[in-house]
Amino acid sequence: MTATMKISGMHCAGCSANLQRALGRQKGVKTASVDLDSATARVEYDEAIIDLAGLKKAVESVGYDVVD
Ligand SMILES: [Cu+2]
Repeated sequence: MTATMKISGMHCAGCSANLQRALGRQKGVKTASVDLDSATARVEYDEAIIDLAGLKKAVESVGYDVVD
């Protein structure tokens, strides 16, 4: 499963790297790629292990928000 989330709160490359790392270390996440310019996070994940709510929680845990 692949999800693209719109992220708010990122200001620099440090933010996007931080978020990418946080998403990448979630159980069930295969790949995470965060793009600062478009403010998006593209995540490939195993939906049997983690769902969108879990991904959102991971984003929030490092201080950013998912824009619905
Ligand atoms: Cu930053």
